[in-house]
Amino acid sequence: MKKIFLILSFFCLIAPINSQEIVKAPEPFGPLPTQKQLDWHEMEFYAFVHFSLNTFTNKEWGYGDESPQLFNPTNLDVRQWARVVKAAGMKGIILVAKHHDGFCLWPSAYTERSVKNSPWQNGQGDLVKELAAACKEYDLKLGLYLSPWDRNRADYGKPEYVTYFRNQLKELLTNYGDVFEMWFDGANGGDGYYGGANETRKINTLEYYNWDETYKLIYKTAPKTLVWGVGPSEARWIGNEEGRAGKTNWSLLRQKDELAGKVHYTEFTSGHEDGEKWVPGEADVSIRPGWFYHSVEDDKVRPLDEMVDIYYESIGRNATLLLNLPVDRRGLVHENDEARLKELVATIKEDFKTELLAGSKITSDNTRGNSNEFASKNVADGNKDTYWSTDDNVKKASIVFEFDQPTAINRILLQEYIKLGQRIKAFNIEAKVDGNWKTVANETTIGYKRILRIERVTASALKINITDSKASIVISNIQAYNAPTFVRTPEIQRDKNGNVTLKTEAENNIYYTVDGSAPSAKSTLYKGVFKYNKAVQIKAIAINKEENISSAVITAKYGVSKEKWKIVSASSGDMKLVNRIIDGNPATDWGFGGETNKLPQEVLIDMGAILKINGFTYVPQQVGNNLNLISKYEFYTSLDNIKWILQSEGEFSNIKNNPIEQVKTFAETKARYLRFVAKSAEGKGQTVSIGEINVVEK
Ligand code: FUL
Repeated sequence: MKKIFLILSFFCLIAPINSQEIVKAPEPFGPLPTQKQLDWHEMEFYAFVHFSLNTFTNKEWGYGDESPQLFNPTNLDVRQWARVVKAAGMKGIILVAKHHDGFCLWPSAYTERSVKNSPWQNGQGDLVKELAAACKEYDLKLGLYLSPWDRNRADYGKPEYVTYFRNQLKELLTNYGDVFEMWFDGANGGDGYYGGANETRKINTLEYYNWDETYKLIYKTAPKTLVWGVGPSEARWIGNEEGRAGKTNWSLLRQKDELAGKVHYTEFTSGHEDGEKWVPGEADVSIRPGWFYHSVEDDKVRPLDEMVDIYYESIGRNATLLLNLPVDRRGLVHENDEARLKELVATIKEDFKTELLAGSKITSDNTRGNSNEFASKNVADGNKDTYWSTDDNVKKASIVFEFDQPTAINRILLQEYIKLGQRIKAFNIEAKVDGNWKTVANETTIGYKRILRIERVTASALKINITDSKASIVISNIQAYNAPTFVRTPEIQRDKNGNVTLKTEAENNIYYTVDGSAPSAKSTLYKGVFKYNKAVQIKAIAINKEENISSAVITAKYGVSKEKWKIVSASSGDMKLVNRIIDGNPATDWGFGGETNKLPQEVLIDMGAILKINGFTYVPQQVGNNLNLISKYEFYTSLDNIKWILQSEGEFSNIKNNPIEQVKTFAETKARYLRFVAKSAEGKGQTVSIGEINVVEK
């Protein structure tokens, strides 16, 4: 008895000392985020504002010769922006202080091309200053975009311009308080006004700006500022302007390779598993097709479905979401954009209403040193600084959550403790349904945050199996939710002859209207393809039959159908396939030009009747890797195919990064024949393609 007592007291004495000695926290692994980057990850969601001369000239890229006099908002209210942004739960606003046309929203001491020469506030205004004050008032962080490319400056391409650029950087980083992010766009060099030279200037982005020096200047002036984009940046573009990160998304990048021009931008979508630096992804996207406001897009605000997908494919895939609100000519966030944002926020709030794992029984098959400090329960304690961790070299482990009763789940959220690096390479999730384990997800990376949308399962337990990791597992947070059933809006398609097809999932019914009224369960039930070849606005909803839940309304606006349209001629290309550009289906495309038929090339269309039109659209090729995009165009109309009037000419700005339908409007005119000239291609090739040509009818 005495002996046993002695042994027991020996263990009592030694055990605590032992665990303190042995159970050390895991060593950091690989490249690590700085505190600045950690704070930035936690911002998750912030706004972009594109508002400048382009807002008043209806352009996406100004050429550089537009007069500052055109900048004249009637009702500018930056506090309205801040209110909308704050209400959406976003944490900051990045303002485009200078876009590619060189116009500055602050009265820069280094140029006359700024608000000081505009009628706004009689030239006394400073938009950056006003926004900085509004951000402070609404507890938002301020970020700024300063375009390296300047299509106005005569000295662009010379060393003098780089000095000018740095002087402006200093102004922005010293006069307006803290700037959380500095945004340097990648579009650099090309044609422009350049002080009247009207020419093309190519620069080598990697060398011209001497980014190393520019970054030194930034860090000296504003150490708290995180730098995004070109140069040795601290955060990267996600590789598209659709706001979507890769399912696999490393916060690491081989930046040395990138700075040597060896990384293609499509690699940004997933980062590099073997990257030597922490350069996390930021997903940028506009709430409308364009970055700047165009009234013609008032009814093209991205549908709720798309916004919800964007949320899950950016923030839910280890990226931050930078959502653009194109402020309108009044100087306000447009009502339609605000309404959509509210719908998005309401949907996300509902999705994450009740957390389900915190009350479950949590166990794991490995716990670092069997220590309480690293126990599995830490993933559900609501504390971001505690975590579940495994022993060194244990790169495979499972964590199980057992419920008191079967629980419905369709969202799972996971977070690594990234202070110690991004480690996990692969994991899967099983749900115990009716006593059997069933795999519900098979995934790769986690990072700062990963959210999975899975089919709803009613499970008595949930098991997360980490199947591959670079080092021991370190997870700070795991949550599960049961989001309400989300019914997606139906798809509407109308072909050349006016045949309308509506599509939805099998479990839904579709109801629609053709008179502009809001559809409901009392509207016409869609039973199959119907013909409508007149101008029409089709509105439709899908309703889940079982739960009686409705989707948002989708609206499609059409002019008279293309039934009578014919291609009269094309200067090159396969004439057998040319009808693809007027078949009502943007996914089918047709190409022309090429080495033997160098640009310009043209196509001539007969609409079969005289129509009143005030614009046209060019839908670029949508499918494939090499999109053969047209960069410069001319568009003519005619009543008789003899006398032609040039209605519009210019560039499809930003088409490379954002290959969306390009809308060009002009004064209303009567026309029967259309002539579309492709003058030049984006990139080096001579082949260009067209998905669809449409006209805009009032
Ligand atoms: C692009 C720019 O060229 C666009 O105009 C826009 O500013 C977008 C956010 O970045 O590359």
